Amino acid sequence: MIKAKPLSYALGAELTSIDMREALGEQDIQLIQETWHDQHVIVLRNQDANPEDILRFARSFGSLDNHEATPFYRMEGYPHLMEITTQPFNGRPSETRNVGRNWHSDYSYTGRPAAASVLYCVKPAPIGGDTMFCNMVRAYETLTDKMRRIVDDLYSVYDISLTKGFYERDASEVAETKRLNPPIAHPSVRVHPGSGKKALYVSERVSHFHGMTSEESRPIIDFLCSHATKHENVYRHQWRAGDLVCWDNRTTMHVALTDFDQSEVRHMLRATIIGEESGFLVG
Ligand SMILES: O=C(O)CCC(=O)C(=O)O
Ligand SMILES: [Fe+2]
Repeated sequence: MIKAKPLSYALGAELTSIDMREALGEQDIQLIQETWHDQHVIVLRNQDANPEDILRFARSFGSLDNHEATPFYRMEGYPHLMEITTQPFNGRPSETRNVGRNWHSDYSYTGRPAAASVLYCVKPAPIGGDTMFCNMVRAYETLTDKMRRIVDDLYSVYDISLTKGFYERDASEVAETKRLNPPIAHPSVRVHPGSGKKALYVSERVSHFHGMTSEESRPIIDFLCSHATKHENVYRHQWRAGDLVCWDNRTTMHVALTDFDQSEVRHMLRATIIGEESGFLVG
């Protein structure tokens, strides 16, 4: 019997009695989904999963992205898995050593932002290298009525080049990634298709609001990001080998912290569940 234990005040639940090496039953999938809708981040500990197990688990919750928007970071032989590592891979220095270094929601710079992400820890950093998550439903609900009415009408323009450390990557890959992902506007407030909850959809990768200048937008973006990431709205995950963390990208943001020795191994595998089509290109 699967049990859920809350992990912080604002979001996150640990689920026990799941073995990723086995296929999930219908009832289990439903229970996990309910916890997911309620808590936005779910954590499984002490797993002994291989790439096939991660893919099978993730596919129980939707279709997987083959990561065409960032095609250079796919695991050899597994296009539905992204390898996030400090170590060389596919015979080259890692281009994913600095993934996720500012608050964001995955694939928000695409026309099909990720519904959810499933991240498996093969090897954690020896010390540090935690990931933090914040609750964007709560961020929306704790705004004043007036501010909610303002953000209800906004469209966030997402720009992949605002990904922290983006220009430290290989120059030709940077150019190709920008070509594949031109700036795109999404509603700044989205309704979750499963739970019906409204969530704020802004991040540190938003350049401005559509129809507004960057000078006008910047103070509002900064306010919303700092409001959303207040301590009481955050769960901080300290990784152990065999952890699986699944987050809903429609109701959370996350950031991968840099407080570890990046010459040491930190190795993760990520599957990404495709979300609904959304947004319009702003040119
Ligand atoms: O490495 C991490 O902890 C998370 C990186 C990230 O942003 C992601 O996998 O989407
Ligand atoms: Fe991410």
